[in-house]
Amino acid sequence: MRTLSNSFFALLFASLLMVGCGGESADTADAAADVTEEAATDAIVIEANDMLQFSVTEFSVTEGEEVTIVLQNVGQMAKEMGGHNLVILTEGSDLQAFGIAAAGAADTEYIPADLADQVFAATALLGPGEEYTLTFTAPAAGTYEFVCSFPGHFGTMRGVMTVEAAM
Ligand SMILES: [Cu+2]
Repeated sequence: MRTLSNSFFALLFASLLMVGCGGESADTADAAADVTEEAATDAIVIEANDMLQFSVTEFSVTEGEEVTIVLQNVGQMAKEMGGHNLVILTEGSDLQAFGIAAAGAADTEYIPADLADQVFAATALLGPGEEYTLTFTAPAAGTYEFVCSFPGHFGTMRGVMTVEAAM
């Protein structure tokens, strides 16, 4: 009887210890998750898919701020058939005209050389599963359109970056 109860308590103690350790490592995992979350909120993650959609079509940044955009191609379509990029145009650029001109610029990943002055920043053209991190300093306050310049994509793959004036 005595032996039985001793081992019972030993077991109980052991499980309490395990619970204790489990709790501690869960806390550590939480802390790690917080750090990852914080780092992730600094970057603007935009997915591009086979339905010709960007997961984010508007975002705001502050003039002079360091901006990180991570473009992820979550589609399956081969790059030559339906790759994606993200091109931020300078303020006042004609998105429609840019999209049309871009279709003829396969050699330069659909960034037309003669309209380079209308490109504020651009990612590379991405195939399925690829991602690209674009970093830049937010330009003067204003409204900047962005687009995927792969032929035929600019109709739906477009959005607006709003740059707010610094306080
Ligand atoms: Cu696209």
